[in-house]
Amino acid sequence: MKTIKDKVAKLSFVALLMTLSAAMLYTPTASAHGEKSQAAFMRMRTIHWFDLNWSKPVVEVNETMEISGKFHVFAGWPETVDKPEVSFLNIGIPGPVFIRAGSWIGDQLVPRSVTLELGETYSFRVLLKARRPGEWHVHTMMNVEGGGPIIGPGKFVTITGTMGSFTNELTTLTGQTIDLETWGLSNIYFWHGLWYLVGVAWLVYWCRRPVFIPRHLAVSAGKLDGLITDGDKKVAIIFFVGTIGLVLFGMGQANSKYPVTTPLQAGLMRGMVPLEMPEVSINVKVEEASYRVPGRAMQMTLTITNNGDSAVRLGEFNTASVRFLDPEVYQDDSGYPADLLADAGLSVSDNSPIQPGETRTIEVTASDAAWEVYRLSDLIYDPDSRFAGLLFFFDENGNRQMVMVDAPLIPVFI
Ligand SMILES: [Cu+2]
Repeated sequence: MKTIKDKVAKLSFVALLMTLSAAMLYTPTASAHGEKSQAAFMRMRTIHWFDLNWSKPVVEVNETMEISGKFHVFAGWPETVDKPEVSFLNIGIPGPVFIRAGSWIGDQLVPRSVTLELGETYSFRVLLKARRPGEWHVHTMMNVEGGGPIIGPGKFVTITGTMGSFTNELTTLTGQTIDLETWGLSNIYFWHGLWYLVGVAWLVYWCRRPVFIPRHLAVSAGKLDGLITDGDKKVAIIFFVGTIGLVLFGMGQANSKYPVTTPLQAGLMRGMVPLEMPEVSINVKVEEASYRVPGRAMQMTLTITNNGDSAVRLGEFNTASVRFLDPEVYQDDSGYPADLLADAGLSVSDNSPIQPGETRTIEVTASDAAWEVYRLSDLIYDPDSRFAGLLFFFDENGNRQMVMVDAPLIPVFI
């Protein structure tokens, strides 16, 4: 005879199931990446991305585009982040809207994790094939074990066409041509469905009868007899044997259908060849650096010595992918994302050419709303409030030298 208790128990169980399935099925679309919320010191003192190029602003489904450029692995890597000994060159996109057709560091194909050396600069490129139409923010990214995803600058790329026409064909080592987009899909649906049904059958068998509360009461009262009947035991044995049988049958089928299999390849690649950078003949000493909160401006006092044989001027300061340029020295027409480009954000107290052999102390101001918009100014609230970035100097022939700076940053609130 059914009692109120049974009904309550059943209803609670159904409610629990519904809650769980809702939690699993409800996945709202993310519209941003959270790149601005990554700690400023992570973006400033780990990987510095520069000379970036997104080959196309618009691509059609099945077409490819390439992101290429360079990254410098900062020598003053923060203590709190694991060193980039196991790093994976990646792309920050909202889900599989592109597939990665290949990625290279230098000339080396890097489908696996690599070891990067602190203080070195590497060139890279990533080839992407468009999959899902839409307008997507495409970032460079380095996944570092113990450090997380270190995000680079993002630029919007539009994919046109329809996703239904996307194909991802490749020829296996046994000479078979397959489309990875749909390969084995019906088999996946079949096995998921089958195990789902087995699971539901098992649940239904036990939930037909009073479940949690009445059984709990019975156990508390010491009335264990009859909770599990001989029939229950037989059904359990059938489920057990059936499950094992299904697994063995499935395994046998798979082995005979696919006699040759290789495991997914994983491993660490060492010995990445860094980029040969032009020799640096400029010495930069940071005398002091401060961040003026009301003016959204960072000010540095730099003592620069030119040990080279041609006069140089400071043209760019790049930190956390935000580029501050002095337009009199250097202008950027590479199509760099506008929100990250302060094309007149760098002012220098005396930016006349620094002659060979000359030492000069200059005041450099990097000001732009990006300090706040990209939440780089949060740095001043860190216990180790340091900044780091790349300075680019240019001579009259357009030759460029890159110098790292790294110094404590003192906030000014008035
Ligand atoms: Cu983004």
